[in-house]
Amino acid sequence: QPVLAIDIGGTKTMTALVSDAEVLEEMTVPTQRSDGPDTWLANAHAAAERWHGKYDAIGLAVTGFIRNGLWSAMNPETLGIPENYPLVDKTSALFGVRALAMNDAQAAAWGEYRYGAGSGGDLVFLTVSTGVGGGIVVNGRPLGGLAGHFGLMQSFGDSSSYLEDQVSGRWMQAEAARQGFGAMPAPDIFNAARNDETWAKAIVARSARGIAMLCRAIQLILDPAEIVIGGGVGLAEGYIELVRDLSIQVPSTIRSNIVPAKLAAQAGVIGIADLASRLLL
Ligand code: ADP
Ligand code: BMX
Repeated sequence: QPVLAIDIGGTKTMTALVSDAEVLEEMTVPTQRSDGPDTWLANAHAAAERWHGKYDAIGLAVTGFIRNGLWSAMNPETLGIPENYPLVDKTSALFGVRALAMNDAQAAAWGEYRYGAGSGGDLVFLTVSTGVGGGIVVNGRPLGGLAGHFGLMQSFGDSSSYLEDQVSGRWMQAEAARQGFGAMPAPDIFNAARNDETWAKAIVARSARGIAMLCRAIQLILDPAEIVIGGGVGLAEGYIELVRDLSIQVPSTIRSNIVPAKLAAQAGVIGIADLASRLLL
């Protein structure tokens, strides 16, 4: 039985019909950042119109913090979600079926563990995207709550900001602007770096260094079998190689096994669809 999966990120929203870990059909639109959750849900509802009657459960994988079906921003710069928005109740009422919600990276960690780059051992997933998110699967269980919100750690060497504020796609764009290169989204910065522009290479390298340091800390805390990296920035050409190169400087005993997300941008919808079908159907 297919499940409707909705992945709301700081940049894009994917609505997908998922069956047996396979995306049958999907639609991705920009997240209208200034609109708010009622409109984001209404847009997903419109996108899912043609699948009406084909699903009996909904899984939501969303940027931000979920507790008891209530949704809040941790870093409102990633997405300005109001405090304790009743996401599960609003979704059930709008779509007329039961719903389950989880953080986007936590859901993606489960997707990768079950159907992606996981080897069966403990797994940590990192998304380098609008913000930096993370999810943890230990002993075959996906952790919820605050677990894995690595982007919200205090940044190394700068007590006043979050780790994601020196790593994420949002940071890369802001840093390029701060240095006087204009409003350049992350893909353009990567292109400039590939064209050997020093300033762009430095921005990409700083981001990758932050992730390499985070991988070292994660390895020492959880010793996962692999750290799976996804997200628009994380999966950009050359990024994971750079993180690996920087990790070479880590003593070999504590080096992480860093691999790209096999499900790519679909990790979140596949993970949350699997959880929703297990828990709701
Ligand atoms: P979301 O944060 O909504 O989950 P993404 O995972 O696509 O969405 O992450 C968005 C960030 O990734 C933005 O900063 C965007 O500029 C950047 N990005 C998306 N695609 C690429 C790409 N091909 N190369 C580099 N950066 C990218
Ligand atoms: C973080 C935080 C995390 C999220 C991560 C990646 C918010 C709104 N989000 O700032 O919960 O997992 O960003 O989110 O506080 P993404 O939209 O970049 O995928």
